[in-house]
Amino acid sequence: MKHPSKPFMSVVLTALLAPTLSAALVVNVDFSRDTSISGQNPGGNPAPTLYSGTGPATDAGTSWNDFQVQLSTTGQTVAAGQSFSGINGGNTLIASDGVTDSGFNVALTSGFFRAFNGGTSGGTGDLLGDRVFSNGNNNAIFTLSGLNSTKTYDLYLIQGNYDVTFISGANSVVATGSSSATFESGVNFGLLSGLTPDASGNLSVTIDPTPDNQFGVIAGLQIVEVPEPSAAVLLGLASLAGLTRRRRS
Ligand SMILES: [Ca+2]
Ligand SMILES: [Ca+2]
Repeated sequence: MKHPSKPFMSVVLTALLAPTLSAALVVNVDFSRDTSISGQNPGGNPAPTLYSGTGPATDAGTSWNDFQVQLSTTGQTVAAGQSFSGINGGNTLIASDGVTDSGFNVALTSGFFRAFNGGTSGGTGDLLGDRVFSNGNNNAIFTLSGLNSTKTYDLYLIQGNYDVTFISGANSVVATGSSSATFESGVNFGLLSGLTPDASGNLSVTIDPTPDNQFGVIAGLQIVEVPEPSAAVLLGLASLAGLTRRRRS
């Protein structure tokens, strides 16, 4: 009885698995403040700079969606429900490859107060330095829509130097805050893994200002649609079994 050689099987398995494991869809969002609207006071808020680089998620894509949060001309506050698509002509979020339209949208559902632009420090400062936030120890909630209800998602919740808790359903993570220029899990970003959207493809995240009890801050977001290796792997193993049988005959 002749078995396929180990190198041969290894090559086959690699060929079968590689396309599946590298197929994660990643969507990046850089939050900042729109200073172009008449009536807003841009004092201390320079024009935002869109980040262009990799985030904490494992991904080669460097394209980020530019969510310039609009403030009301009176009071300069964030209107509940403001969404990326709503202020960008109905366009949904583009994937990190800069080409693929994800069909996703992100809405500032409730609790957000204002947005702020830091100076242009370059590098990750272009992502961390501009942000949207709640105040007065209030929770803020944002909602993702257009997700696939049969898939799971990992969310990289990037904030900066505030101490907040991110919550989605039964999952929560604390990001203790840092002005570090490098990404540190549990410090300047928090990761919520394996989240499942509802049947309509919606997924909400609460930003709780605890433990700082001040501002509920988010500066950026990475949405990773987790590939489903199980079905493809089973198919691959079935193919391999067939191949093995053919070689034996
Ligand atoms: Ca930015
Ligand atoms: Ca930002």
